[in-house]
Amino acid sequence: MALIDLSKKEIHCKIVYYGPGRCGKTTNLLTVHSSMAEKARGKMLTIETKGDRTLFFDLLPLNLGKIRGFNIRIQLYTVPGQVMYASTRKLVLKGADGLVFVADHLQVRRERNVESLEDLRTSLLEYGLKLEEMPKSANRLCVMSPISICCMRRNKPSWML
Ligand SMILES: Nc1nc2c(ncn2[C@@H]2O[C@H](COP(=O)(O)OP(=O)(O)O)[C@@H](O)[C@H]2O)c(=O)[nH]1
Ligand SMILES: [Mg+2]
Repeated sequence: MALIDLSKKEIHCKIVYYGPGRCGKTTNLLTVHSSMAEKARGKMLTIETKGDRTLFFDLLPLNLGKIRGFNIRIQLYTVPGQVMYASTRKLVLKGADGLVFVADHLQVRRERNVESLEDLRTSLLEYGLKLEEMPKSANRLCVMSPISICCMRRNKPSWML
């Protein structure tokens, strides 16, 4: 659930980018980072990376300015997509206010998208949340409302799709 710090007059929200390995989650954060004004974006952290593989997670803090005197601070996270990092994914997911499921548009990656979506379903269930009921889900750990789907690699030639 969004954290409200009354003493500092800040509201903190967490958005998690979920999806299979190499589908474009880090690319999403890098794109957001480069398109934000310098004063609105924090330093992008990529923790534990091997080549272009995220082994732990990425974090991009954003400051979206004030609403009714409260500073709106958003933290964008990515999860490591590889199957073996299920426990890290579950940890990163904790307390998320919103989710972006990043899918790979390539036909050959369809199975991996489905596998990752099923993995998301399982991780959510462990927090007592149902994927299908996300827009109205609420429990003690978090109140997740929006889930968006982002489709990457749509710029690939049609013979690859
Ligand atoms: N052509 C193309 N390449 C992409 C796109 N999104 C990501 N990539 C490339 O795919 C590779 C994996 O992307 P990355 O963001 O590291 O995936 P992650 O494992 O989900 O974080 C990188 O080499 C990216 O440059 C896209 O929409 N189109
Ligand atoms: Mg990554």
